Amino acid sequence: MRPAFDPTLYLVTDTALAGPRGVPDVVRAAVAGGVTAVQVRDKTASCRQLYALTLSVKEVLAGTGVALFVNDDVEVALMAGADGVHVGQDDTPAAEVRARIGPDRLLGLSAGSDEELAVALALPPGTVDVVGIGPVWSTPTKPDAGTGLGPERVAALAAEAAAGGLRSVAIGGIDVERAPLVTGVDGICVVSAVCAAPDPAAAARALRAAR
Ligand code: TZP
Ligand code: MG
Repeated sequence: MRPAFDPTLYLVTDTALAGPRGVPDVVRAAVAGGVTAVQVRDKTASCRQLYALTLSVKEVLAGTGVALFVNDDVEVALMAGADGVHVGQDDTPAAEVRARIGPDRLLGLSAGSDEELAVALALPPGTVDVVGIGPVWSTPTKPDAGTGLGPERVAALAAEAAAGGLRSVAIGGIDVERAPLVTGVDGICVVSAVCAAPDPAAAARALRAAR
């Protein structure tokens, strides 16, 4: 069976921003503060490092009911026994990822435009579980994500996704001040607002309270 997944507050990890505290400890605190889903993302890690990091985060999440995704790397996700994978539209095509992960894991797909959302909506039902819409605002965390769509555009894309049976999370530049401006989605996704926070538990609590 496909794991349960609550997209309300979705944390994407950043090893550099977590700093000496380490990603697993930041995740532990973030979950205590109310994070409901976690994606391990580290573009600089080798497969082996990403695998080790995923296993450490999986240990932290054991028994919490918080779903664990791995960014991009299907093999690492499978080897580590993660709940799911998240891919962008320049990565392995979603249909291929679904074939590789089988029916019992979650699949997230990025959608930053009408065209990209159309790709997600054209896939057979059950291929994709959640679309990541963004960036809502441009963000130093991912400079190449480009200009922000703005919250109105994001809400429109989220409505289209929902009409097609897809859940959505918004990503990019979301912090505690901006969180209330993001509407129409099933959840918000943050990197720096939690990973760079001096107190990740308090940051997660504040984000939950802001919505
Ligand atoms: N994809 C689109 S924007 C982004 C990703 C991974 C980074 C979001 O980071 P932050 O720090 O929450 O703005
Ligand atoms: Mg990717």
